[in-house]
Amino acid sequence: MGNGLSDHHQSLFPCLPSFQALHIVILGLDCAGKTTVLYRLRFNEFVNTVPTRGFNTEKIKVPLGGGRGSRRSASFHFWDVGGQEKLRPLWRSYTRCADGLVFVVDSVDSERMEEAKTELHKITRLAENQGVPVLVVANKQDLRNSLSLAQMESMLALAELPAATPWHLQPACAIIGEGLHEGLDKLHAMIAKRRKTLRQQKKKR
Ligand code: G3D
Ligand code: MG
Repeated sequence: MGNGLSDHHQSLFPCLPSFQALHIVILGLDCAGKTTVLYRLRFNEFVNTVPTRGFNTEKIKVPLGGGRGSRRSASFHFWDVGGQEKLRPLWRSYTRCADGLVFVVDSVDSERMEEAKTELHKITRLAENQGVPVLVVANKQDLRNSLSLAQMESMLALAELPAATPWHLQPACAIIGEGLHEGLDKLHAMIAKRRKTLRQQKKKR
């Protein structure tokens, strides 16, 4: 699901080589599973987490188009930022130069879905994040009472995200890693599409 489109990097460093790692910020409420996502990608296994007080960061080469065994890959520089309420004002300093955002949502936590929606809309409305692609990860889909994708799309009001914000909603289970590579593949495609559009716009000027 998605509406499918930094280049802050591109505008600051027009000669940025294509192998440069993409700057990706992982956001979401506390306990959504952000750190589990990061370490699942990094170590290819489940790592027990503790609440993140500052941030965790990892550079990871991710296979594209078909997951493991695929010949195409991209380097992602992930920033996993603490999601507790008192830490959320810091998100902005991490997203300033982001090529893409990963917004992790706990699919079981229907009580805090409104809060997740508010934070997602707040961060995507910031002037500096206009047009930055967002991968919304509907995490913990392994749990029996997880909400469906359609329910999450509606509760998070994804259709009301800024028109310029490309997004994709990806079901996932970070514990076993299901859906993560597929989601990052979509995020990579949205970033590539946006870069191409920005390049074409620049040429026309
Ligand atoms: P955060 O970094 O967003 O705050 P964490 O969240 O990665 O620390 O994860 C919070 C809790 O959710 C952890 O459990 C973690 O194991 C669990 N979790 C993460 N992803 C999944 C998932 O896909 N399915 C299920 N069932 N649980 C998940 P604890 O027990 O350590 O609090
Ligand atoms: Mg964490």
